[in-house]
Formats: sequence, C-alpha cells, structure tokens
Amino acid sequence: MTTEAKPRIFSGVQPTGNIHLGNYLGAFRNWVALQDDYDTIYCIVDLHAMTVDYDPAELERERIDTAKVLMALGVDPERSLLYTQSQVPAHAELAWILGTMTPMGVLGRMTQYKDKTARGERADLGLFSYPVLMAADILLYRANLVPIGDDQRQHMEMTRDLAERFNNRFGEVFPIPEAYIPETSARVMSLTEPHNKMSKSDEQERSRIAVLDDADVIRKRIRSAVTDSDPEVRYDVEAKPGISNLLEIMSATTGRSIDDLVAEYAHSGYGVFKDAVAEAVVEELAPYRETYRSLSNGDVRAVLHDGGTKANELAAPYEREVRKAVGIKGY
Ligand code: ATP
Ligand code: LTN
Repeated sequence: MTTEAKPRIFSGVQPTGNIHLGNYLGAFRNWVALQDDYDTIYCIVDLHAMTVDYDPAELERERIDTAKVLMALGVDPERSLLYTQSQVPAHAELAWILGTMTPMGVLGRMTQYKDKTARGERADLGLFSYPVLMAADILLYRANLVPIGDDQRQHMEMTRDLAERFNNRFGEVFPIPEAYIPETSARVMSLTEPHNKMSKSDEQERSRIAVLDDADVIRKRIRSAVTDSDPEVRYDVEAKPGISNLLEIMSATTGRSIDDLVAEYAHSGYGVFKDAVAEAVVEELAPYRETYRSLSNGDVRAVLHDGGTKANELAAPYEREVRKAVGIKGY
C-alpha cells in the first residue's frame, strides 16, 4: 500500500497575550480541525512579537501561555508540530535571503505596517520587514496551505509573489502556498468599535472576548456590545456593523446560517438576540477553560522543547536546498 504524503499546513501566532474570539474563529478553530487531513505545523512567532514594544521576561511567559491556550483549544502535539520560531535559526536566515528580493515599495504598501505606525509603533526595519519573516516561516517548510484570518490576506499575497520571484530566478524550490480563510468570522470586529477588528492590543478590554473568559464576563461583554438605535436585527455591515458582527459570531458558533438567524431574531429586540449570542459563545468556549486549567507549564515547556528539536531537523534539508540554489555556503 502506498501512502500519499498529506499536504502541508503552516501557521503562526504571536505570543502577545489576550487570545480572543477573533483569533479562535478566524484561525485557531481551523488549526484544530485540519490536523487529521494535513501535515500540520504551528509556530509561536516570538521573533515577530519583537517588532512592537515588549518586555523580555513577559515574552517567555507569553510563549508558554500561548502554547497552553492552543493546546487547550485542541492543538494536539501528537498530531501537529508545535514549536517556537526562535528555536529554529533557519527562519531568520531565510528571511534575510528573501529580503534581498523584496521591493521596498511592496513593503510600504502593507496595511498592517501602515496601521501600526499610524498607531505610534516605531517605524523600524523589523516592523517594516515583518511580512518577509512571515513569508520565510511559510516557505521554509514548503507549506501548501495557511489557515489565517482575513487581516493576513495581503501578507499571504506577498508570500506567494516572493515564492514565484524566487522560483523564477533560482529554480523551482517553493510550492506556491494558499491562504485558508473561513467564510464567516474571518474578521471578527471589536465589540466597542465595530468598524475595527477585534484585537489583542486594543486597550479597551471590553472590546474583546478572551477565549478563557468565564461565562459571566462573556455575557456582560456581549450585552454591552455597541449596536445602533434601529431595533431590527438584520445583516448590513455598513449600516449595522455591531449587529452584523454579532450575527457572524452567532453563525460561526452555532453553525446556523445568517439568514436563518435573521429569520428568527429580526423582530425579537436586541436584548433577546444578544442573550442568544452570549449563550452560543459561552457554550462554545466553556470546555476550553477546563482543559487549560488541567495543563501544567512544565508539560507545555516539554512540548515546545521537543517541537523545536523536530522543527530544526525538518528545516535543515530544506534550508540546504535554498542555500544551494542561491549560491551560499553550507550545503
Ligand atoms: P491582534 O491583531 O488581535 O492583536 P494579530 O492578528 O496581530 O493579533 P496573532 O495573534 O498572531 O496576531 O493572530 C493569530 C491569528 O488570528 C491570525 O491568523 C490572524 O489573522 C487571526 N486574527 C486576528 N484577529 C482576528 C479577528 N479579529 N478576526 C478573525 N481573525 C483574526
Ligand atoms: N503575521 C501573523 C502571524 C504569523 C503567521 C506566520 C501566520 C507570522 N508568521 C506564518 C501564518 C503563517 C499575524 O500577525 N497574525
């Protein structure tokens, strides 16, 4: 019997705390679901987290905690490779190589860079070249599919362009990876400013639901979510961004279509609708809190240690192939 190699998945998360419903519905739920049918590699991207202000001691704590949350959500180290980016020096090396073929103009057009600098982050080389390191993460392992939220779409396009540019110049080394973005809830919006995406870094805690929040906090946050004064529940992102966001959240957590939800709640009033959304989210997230509590930091550290060793072994021959193609030493 021949067993065909499964297509490979790679994705990353920054160890920057506050993992929220948007991260979960946009990306991590897919990370978990895809583990059986794909060869899955999931990475805690701590080198990326260094591109904004951070505290070195916090970074260590966040690395462990992010891995713990992922494991609580169902990322299974038996089926997926789970490790930390800084354990594998080949990521940074490949980023350098790809950087030599990345036009400055392309990086200057990245909306995440523009948003972050507009918010006051230092416009340094690390933040500017962030998408090149992301491309290196993906291409290093020759990934085929990348489960991410909608905000990473532009970075994925750039990754595909870089892979093509490299292949044209140095020979067919990289498969061209594709983004895997969910149809609903690819962009969960802030509960307080529904024109912005729900974000870890939003100073207003009320703007998000953390995946580990308890039931009362979840209910309170959804009840106080910003909506509008017209009492009809209907999907209209422009006119009713708050209600549309809640409809997406409820659709993603119950599996019911938005049309179906609108048919039921159109005239029920916002209070009744919000209670129903809150219960759907509570039900979805409750089991993860239990599992999170059952995991020890020591176990998580061991998983990451082991994952780092395996990732280095996996990366080495791939990186040698790149070195050979571009004509540098060490293959
Ligand atoms: P944030 O913007 O929330 O501070 P981030 O997007 O910078 O976080 P990560 O935590 O590394 O950084 O993102 C993990 C995954 O979650 C990515 O695939 C990202 O696309 C996805 N994601 C982030 N925010 C949302 C959102 N509001 N809705 C859907 N997916 C999201
Ligand atoms: N840029 C992503 C995190 C990230 C990533 C990756 C995602 C870094 N490397 C590789 C997918 C594949 C973010 O900000 N969410």
